[in-house]
Amino acid sequence: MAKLKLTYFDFDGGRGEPARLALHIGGIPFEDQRIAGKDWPAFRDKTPFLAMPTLEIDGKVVSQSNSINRYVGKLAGLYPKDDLQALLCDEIMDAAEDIGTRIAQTIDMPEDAKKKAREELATGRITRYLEQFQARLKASGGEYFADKRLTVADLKVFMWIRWLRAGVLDHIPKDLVDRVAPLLLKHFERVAGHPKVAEYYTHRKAA
Ligand SMILES: N[C@@H](CCC(=O)N[C@@H](CS)C(=O)NCC(=O)O)C(=O)O
Repeated sequence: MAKLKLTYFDFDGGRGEPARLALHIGGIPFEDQRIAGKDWPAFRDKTPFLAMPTLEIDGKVVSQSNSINRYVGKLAGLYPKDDLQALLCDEIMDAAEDIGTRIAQTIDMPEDAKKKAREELATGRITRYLEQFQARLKASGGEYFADKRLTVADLKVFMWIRWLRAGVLDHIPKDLVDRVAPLLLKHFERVAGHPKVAEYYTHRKAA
């Protein structure tokens, strides 16, 4: 099996976390390289496109979170083999990436601009994405986004929902998901309760 090194920031979330989770769920050995924020400026230039996550496969470094998610999803048995189900999985991951990027763009804004941008996002695009994710989930049977089983799309949305509900995003009500998309809340709890996901976070807390 190829030697894998996944590199991302040293927190349990964000763009690198679905791949960490997928590798753990699949029991795929990998080096989990975590970069502290203070070390990032010096490390940035070592990444191909000046960003993380990256995945090193037998010495070859690739980037782009969803490309990595697809690759590790295939290794871990968490990516559909059927082309249509794979498309549904990809659509969700790319949509989650789009909305996550819009929220991330507000992080370094001055307070007034941040408040305005986040309030607009909360009532506008975030609500819209929650409704659409919920509709997609329903159309796929209500439990998982594709293939009627856990895939990397579920892990990507799980991380986004966790971020929205954590209360760390000022001006975005932390009960927005619960109010707008109860099925997504159930989905969040389903993924959190997956034995391997629960085991992973128990282990991380103890680390
Ligand atoms: N399209 C890229 C975006 C990667 C990205 O922007 N990563 C952020 C962390 S989540 C980053 O490296 N930020 C540090 C910086 O831009 O200096 C992907 O999906 O992986």
